[in-house]
Amino acid sequence: MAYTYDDQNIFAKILRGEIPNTTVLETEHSLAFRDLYPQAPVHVLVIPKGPYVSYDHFAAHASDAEIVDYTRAIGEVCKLEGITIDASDGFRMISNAGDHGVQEVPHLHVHILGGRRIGRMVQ
Ligand code: D5M
Repeated sequence: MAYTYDDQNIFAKILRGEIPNTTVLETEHSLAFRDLYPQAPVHVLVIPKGPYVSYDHFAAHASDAEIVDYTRAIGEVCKLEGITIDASDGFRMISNAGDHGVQEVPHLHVHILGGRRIGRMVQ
């Protein structure tokens, strides 16, 4: 599958302010907001503002500034939510990509899950 970005995806609409979100953090190149269907006490999605479908797309095409901003935004969300491993019991990061990754929304997002023991991945 080519890196074809669909600008009608729901996270593109969030970035354009067309639908609401519960923002946790906004930086120059990234936005973090609460997942609508939380799977844990902390469930935050972190997205780059640029039009990237998946992490591999982002890693290949984003600028260094975007990559640094996004990486630091993920760390900052963990800190804001009190789930860093120096302050608490840790978290899980997941980023689904494409059909085999069972990605529902085709705009790169990292799920940050914490606040309970998540359990092992079995499939
Ligand atoms: O996960 C996509 C995630 O996006 C899934 O956990 C639900 C969440 N979602 C869907 N719509 C919204 C809105 N409007 N706000 C917040 N969260 C939302 P995936 O990794 O693509 O399967």
